Amino acid sequence: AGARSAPVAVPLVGRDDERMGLGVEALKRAFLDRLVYSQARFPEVATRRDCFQALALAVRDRLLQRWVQTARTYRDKGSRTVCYMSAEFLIGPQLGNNLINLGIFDNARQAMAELGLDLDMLLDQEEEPGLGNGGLGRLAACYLDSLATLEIPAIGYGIRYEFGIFTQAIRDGWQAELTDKWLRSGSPWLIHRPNVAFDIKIGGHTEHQYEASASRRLRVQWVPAKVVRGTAWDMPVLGYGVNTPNRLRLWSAEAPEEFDFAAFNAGNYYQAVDAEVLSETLTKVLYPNDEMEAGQTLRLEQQYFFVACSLRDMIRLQLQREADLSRFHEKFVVQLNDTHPSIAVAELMHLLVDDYEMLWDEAWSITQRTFAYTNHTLLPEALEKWPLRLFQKTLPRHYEIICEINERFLDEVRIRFPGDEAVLRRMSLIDEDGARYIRMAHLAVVGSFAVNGVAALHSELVKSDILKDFYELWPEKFRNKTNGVTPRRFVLLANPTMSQLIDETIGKGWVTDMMRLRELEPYADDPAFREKWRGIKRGNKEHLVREIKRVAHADADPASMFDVQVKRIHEYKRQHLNLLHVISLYKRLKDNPNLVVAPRTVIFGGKAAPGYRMAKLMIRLATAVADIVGRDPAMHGRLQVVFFPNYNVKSGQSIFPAADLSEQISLAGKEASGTGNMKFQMNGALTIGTLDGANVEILEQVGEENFFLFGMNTPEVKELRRCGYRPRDYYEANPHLREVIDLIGSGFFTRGDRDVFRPLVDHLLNHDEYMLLADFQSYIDCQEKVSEAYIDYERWSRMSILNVARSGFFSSDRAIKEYCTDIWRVEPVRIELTDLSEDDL
Ligand code: GLS
Repeated sequence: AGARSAPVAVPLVGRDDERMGLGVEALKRAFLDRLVYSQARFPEVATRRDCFQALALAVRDRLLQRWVQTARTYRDKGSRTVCYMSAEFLIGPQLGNNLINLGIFDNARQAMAELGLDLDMLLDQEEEPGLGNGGLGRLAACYLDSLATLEIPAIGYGIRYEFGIFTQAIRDGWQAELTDKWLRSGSPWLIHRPNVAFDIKIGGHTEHQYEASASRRLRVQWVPAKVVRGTAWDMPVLGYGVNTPNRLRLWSAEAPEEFDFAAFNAGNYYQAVDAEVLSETLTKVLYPNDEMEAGQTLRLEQQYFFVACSLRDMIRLQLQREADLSRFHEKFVVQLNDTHPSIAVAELMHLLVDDYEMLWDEAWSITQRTFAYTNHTLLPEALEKWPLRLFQKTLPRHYEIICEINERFLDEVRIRFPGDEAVLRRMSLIDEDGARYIRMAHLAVVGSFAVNGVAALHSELVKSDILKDFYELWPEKFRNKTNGVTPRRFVLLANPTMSQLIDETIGKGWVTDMMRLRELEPYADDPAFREKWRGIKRGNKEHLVREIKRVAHADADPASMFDVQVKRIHEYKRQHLNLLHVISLYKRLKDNPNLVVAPRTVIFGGKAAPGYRMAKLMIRLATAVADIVGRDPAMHGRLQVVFFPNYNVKSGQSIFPAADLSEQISLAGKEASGTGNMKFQMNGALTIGTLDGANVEILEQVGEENFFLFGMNTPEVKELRRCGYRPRDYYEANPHLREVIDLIGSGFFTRGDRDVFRPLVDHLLNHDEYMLLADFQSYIDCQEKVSEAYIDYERWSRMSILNVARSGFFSSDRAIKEYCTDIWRVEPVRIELTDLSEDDL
């Protein structure tokens, strides 16, 4: 990566950088100290990795100094704390972001340069912590950034996977998965707390006994099959321009004792060592499925393990300050990021009732006032449910507790809907139809005081479709919290040149007050400003072109329109609809070489779940089309297709700023929100999209004239489905569509092999669950409008500027403020930093 100019905004104006250890001289000294005292290297022999490590540790020192003061302040004030529980935190590389949030990006660059080192090269050394699959995990990371920036006391609780999301390679056009060894050389950001440890039971059975005392209370003993010890690993998450680093606490599993000495002494060495191997497996690897339930025991164990550790940690903190747990819900509010941590509802009951001997009703009242649940999906197959037998075997005590919760809950339902057996069956926490399952979403709703969707449309569909009965029972629980993304990482860090122009134009305040971007609107009509705007986009595209060359070994023309779809590969997201357009354009260009269209580079990126065959086939189609189009000299300067391998947080930071067109083309009613759509908009890409997820709100913000809308809306989709959708009718009625599909089926893209894409073509013609064929013509027509608009580059620039000016609503700061007032009822706590003198450093 070539040197790009540094992000500008320095938050702590007027501060004495050197005195605070943040100046160029202080950073040089700290770097050299860390090189010697932590890496045991002298500069002449230090590797790039040593240098990265030394700089990261020097930065970490500055974080920890603030962290200690933050922890002390929270303790002294007894602050109400948000616990964000999530099986995924897709935090991405930390160094650049920490430099931004400390306001020392420029100083660090200069300090390194004075030592003969290039900051970009150092930033490049960092292994990306891929502790998540996609949008859901990245949302959790954006929310931690905003929580800290807004100075809200918060803890993120999750899992320290040893292997994060796999690294994607493309071999012969197919996705290949490589293990992600992000901890290979350790992470400078993780601090192990071996003394914060809990023993977590798994499996076994329960024993019920009445107490001998007069009360004759029923006592339940859980006798586990195994015990796994969880220890805490903490990562500081610093807010932007403030002194608040919050804590991301990730749990790692290990065997409670290195050996089971009893087994060892009995001569069974292998069994003894096995226990260790088995328990470490628990947090070994992230399940690489987004929006698809795997249903394996190990996954349930992971979920239970991290939730059990987290709740014990919170109880420990509460008991440090108060004698009992009766006010637990006043000290903590827990946000459940989807159903993955929803076993927490049963676990808190287990802890309060079994371990702390609280009466059921009091425990239930505390539980229901502690949890709030965010639903993130509209796909039925992504709603978690556990086979009852598997669940009972893994968590015998929780099974009993869930049955008890369910009985009491169904009593309530009976009173509300007398005589309605169907509603009881639909709402039960246990699905009794056929094979029996525990419905985790129902557990989450019943155990929470608030339930929210992640975009306006999605929240309406939650109420009208997926949780309809619950909405009728408890309308007051339901709300909307439209997602947001952090402008620190996705604008300031990713797009320094645009950020600088915005700073120069409207001042620096926008980074924490994104609605101020509206002040850019008048400049959309200023030709000089538009020209600068285009120059910046061009620079970002040239940067991406170099990346494409490096990772995809392809050439891309920065003068062409960069038409980008990056996200997980899934049928409902319809990357194959995009490909149908590419093939359509290819065909039209072949048939009519004089066709006037904007030259395009269509860029795809995204991982497919390893077991998801159709998604993998979609990748294969993208690489096959890229190959054929790339070899065709007639396409030169007119059309190009690139599959960008291993799309992740880091490459996203190069991709969003370079995009002209953002593809958000899911079938209406399927994408809960989307967050990539927001990242593109903030970086000046225009959206082509359906009325789905947060696209609806993007359209509302930017106005119809600045958005390319196509396709059916949700009611139309429902209606078509109700009438019996027959994709083949569309194929037969539309000759151009037929041509496109037939070309795929003909083996044209696969050297004559007609078998490769047969499953895909058959599926489209006979099922087409996501209705590509129904939306095809509308999409093609809309793409034509995109092309016309792009050719009129003054108009395009104007639209691009207005998109950025109207993106403020999608800052995660706005989203978090809404959560704080409407759900969490928490207040900011200011952290004062007592100056460190030079001697302290
Ligand atoms: C997801 C949804 O699919 C996205 O639409 C949404 O933006 C994201 C965050 O709310 O959550 N749900 C999911 O299981 N994976 C996602 O990315």
